[in-house]
Amino acid sequence: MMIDPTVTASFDVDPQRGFSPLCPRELPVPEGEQIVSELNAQAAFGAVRLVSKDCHPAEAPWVAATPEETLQPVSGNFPGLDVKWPPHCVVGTEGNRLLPGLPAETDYDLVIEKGVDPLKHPYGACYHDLQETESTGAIEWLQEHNITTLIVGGLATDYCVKTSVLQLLRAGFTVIVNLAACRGISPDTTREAIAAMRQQGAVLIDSSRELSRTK
Ligand code: VGL
Repeated sequence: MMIDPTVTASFDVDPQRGFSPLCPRELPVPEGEQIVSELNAQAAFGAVRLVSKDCHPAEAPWVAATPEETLQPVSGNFPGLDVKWPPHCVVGTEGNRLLPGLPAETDYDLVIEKGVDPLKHPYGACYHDLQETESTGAIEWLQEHNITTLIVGGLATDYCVKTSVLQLLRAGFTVIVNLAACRGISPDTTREAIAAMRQQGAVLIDSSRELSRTK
């Protein structure tokens, strides 16, 4: 696939230690730490590089008290929350840090922090809320930079990558999902996520080797 780097951004979605076996007590996505070389490779095809991060508080109504509570619905009147998850990517902890081998955060062109509010647990990187009314600024920033095409990788394929990709497609971007730069939490939901992204118009590639630059 031909890429014009002047209108392309690469987007690293939640490539954090808390979603990898480096932090086994958080939300370890199998092989999550193995996406780094492909994220770095895809970045060569973009003029700018973005990263999103889950920046969670230690305590929130969505935090599962036991592993068995994971994926149980949050009880009570919390429109910003859906299901429970183990604590992960807590600000100031190892799990919040980017995977080893990625650039320093200061070397990205944009860092998007989400999930800060204990009453909100968004998945997509483009909105702070599940209802998608509160922009994180990612879409507007990309538009200001005249970006038309995104190359996306990150964690996890079946949650934050999927939701971010669907948001970017709805905003009108061409979205390339680099599967070698993604890993999912479970095989079934990952298969469904890939099908949904393709159905909504994403271009799925197996690795950055399928890309070449127009200039
Ligand atoms: C994610 C589940 C819960 C993700 C975040 O980054 O994909 N998944 N929180």
